Amino acid sequence: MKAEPALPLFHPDSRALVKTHLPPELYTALARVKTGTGFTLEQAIQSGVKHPDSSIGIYAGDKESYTCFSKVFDPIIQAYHHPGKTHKPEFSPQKMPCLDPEGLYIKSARVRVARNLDLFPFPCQIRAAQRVQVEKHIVQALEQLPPDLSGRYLSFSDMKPTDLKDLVRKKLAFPRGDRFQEAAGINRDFPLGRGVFLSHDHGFRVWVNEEDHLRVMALCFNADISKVFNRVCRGLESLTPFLGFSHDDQLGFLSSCPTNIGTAMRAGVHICLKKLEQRPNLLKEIVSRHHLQVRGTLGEKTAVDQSIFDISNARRLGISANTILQDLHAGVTAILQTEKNL
Ligand code: CIR
Repeated sequence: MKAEPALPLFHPDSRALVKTHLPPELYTALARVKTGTGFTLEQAIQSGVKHPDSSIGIYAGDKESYTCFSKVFDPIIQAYHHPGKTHKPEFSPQKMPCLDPEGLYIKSARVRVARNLDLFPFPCQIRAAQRVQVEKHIVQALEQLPPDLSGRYLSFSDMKPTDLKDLVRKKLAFPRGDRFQEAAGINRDFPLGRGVFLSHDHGFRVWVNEEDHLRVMALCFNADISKVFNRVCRGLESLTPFLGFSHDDQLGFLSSCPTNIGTAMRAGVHICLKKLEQRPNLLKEIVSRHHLQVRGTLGEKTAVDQSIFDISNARRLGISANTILQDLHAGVTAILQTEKNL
């Protein structure tokens, strides 16, 4: 008989949600369970075990991870999303007044959603040949985009490393994932099977095989958040019939990281707040009142540079994409009013 898998040793200082919600008895009960693609709990928690500064510390290797290991994922989802309700699917084009018509504060606006194909393992668990197949399916579907979203696909597999480095420097491509993704196995075989789709105007983009099979996004260098939202909405409408996205009625769209499930959407702006930078508690208060979050200039776990804050939705599950956009609009309106009054 095979020996019991060793209990995971979380660092004593770790405050990762996985450490709180995975007591030794539960680990022992689930240690031998495998999903249909062969993914185990031991694999799922590698990032949390290796990195004591993880905030969550767990990734799903496939859609079944959410059911096979629901005793771990569900309380983490509950703690992170406080859902109480199930996924709300409304996602339709919106028209909203411009937040900063003179362009004095808002430098850019961005909406991104994560999606995974239902029939393939997610990036932690997928093998090289399947990843290339996923890429092929996505590239075919991208050929059907409407004219204003159409563009070209740049495969990293075919690219010279120096060209890829150059695109990453220009922020047109994504680099190898961070240490959390590395520990989770997401960077395996990088850059094979990865690539970016760029619309002709570069305002609509799809990352292929990064943390999720697809990251569909739109961005602009002004405050037009409804325009970027509507482009993502139309892009997804065009891709959905060709790609079966992994989805659950309760949890919404399933992503590698449980923080992204539900709408799997992040809608945000880069905003220059010289006055509010001096009043961090006031900024925090407005942001949390509108269900938003503040990140550093370059995203998660980065510092604020030249007073530019990344402000985006904190909620992704239990509210619709449309509500996320309304929260962002109302929250940024309140932030701008306060900044102007200070
Ligand atoms: C962590 O557990 O800290 C990393 N896997 C990153 C989690 C990403 N998302 C988040 O905190 N919103």
